Amino acid sequence: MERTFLMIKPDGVQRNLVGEVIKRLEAKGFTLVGLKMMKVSRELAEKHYDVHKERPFFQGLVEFIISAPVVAMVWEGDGVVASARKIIGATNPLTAEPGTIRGDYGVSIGRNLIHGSDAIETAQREVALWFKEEELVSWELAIGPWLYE
Ligand code: D4T
Repeated sequence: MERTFLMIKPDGVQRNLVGEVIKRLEAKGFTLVGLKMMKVSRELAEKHYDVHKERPFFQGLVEFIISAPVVAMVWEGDGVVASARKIIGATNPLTAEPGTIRGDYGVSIGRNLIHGSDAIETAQREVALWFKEEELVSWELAIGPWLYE
């Protein structure tokens, strides 16, 4: 089953949006298989955002991610990588559609509340970077037949 990595950033945690984010993904029908609150090390933040290391916003982004706790999660379900990106909305909250997390709760690109893997390969890399295998729980939703044909 497909998995994705989502991280509620320090602003999402500080704004008490952890429950709101989890509620939206649960209600959609995805399955939570990994969850931890943590203070991120500089090393992990730099590895996670390695693709952006030449960009002007890189240092600020790393400083922000390590500034306060985040909630790291792995979610599972058919098509979860692309679908979670849609639930999250566009990178800039001002252009993100209403109904998306960023569209409903954000106003600034540097405070866009949540990260979501952008492709299946990225998701595999990020899940392995943030979680040990034994931290992930494989389980079956009892309502599975009511979600999937
Ligand atoms: P993430 O990776 O956090 O899910 O965001 P996106 O996938 O939607 O967007 P991204 O990788 O292009 O940007 C990563 C992260 O950097 C912040 N950012 C981005 C910023 O502070 N200033 C900027 O100009 C850009 C482009 C926001 C998200």
